[in-house]
Amino acid sequence: MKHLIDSKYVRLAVVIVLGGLAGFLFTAFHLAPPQDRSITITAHKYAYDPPVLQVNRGDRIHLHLVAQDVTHGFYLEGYNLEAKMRPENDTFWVRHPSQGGDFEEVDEVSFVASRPGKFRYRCSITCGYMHPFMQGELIVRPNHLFSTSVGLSMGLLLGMLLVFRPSSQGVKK
Ligand SMILES: [Cu+2]
Repeated sequence: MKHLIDSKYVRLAVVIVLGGLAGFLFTAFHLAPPQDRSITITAHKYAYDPPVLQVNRGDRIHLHLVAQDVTHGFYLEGYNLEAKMRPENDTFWVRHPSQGGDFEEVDEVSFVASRPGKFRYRCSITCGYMHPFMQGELIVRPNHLFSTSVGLSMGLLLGMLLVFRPSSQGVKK
């Protein structure tokens, strides 16, 4: 039993798991910490600029909405957010549809991208004949899977280096 626990394979497994855990914690909390992102979306007939937004899960989005030509709307799926913007206005109007409130004038709306996935945003105010095609996409990337796989690879590498390096042969206590 004792030589089983002492065997290099058990030590390898322990090192891989510890390395994997360390790698996971490192990538989860160091490489991709939640960020504050200031994002301006400009609406014009019949598109949003940028058309696609990519953020990481957990990021706090500070959104500023601008209309370039005529009054446009902005409805973001999945995040209960609706807005309307008028040209030549630094401010815009926001409401949270599921809470049934009125539009409120703001110069920024912020929210945490807590739900991973793809969420369409589209114009909610008829602005012309191509209005139904005016939409964009918010992509919220989950970074959990990435962190775990990087962590396990690091653990495997670390384990190989520590346990199978030539100099460790026969240096048992
Ligand atoms: Cu529109």
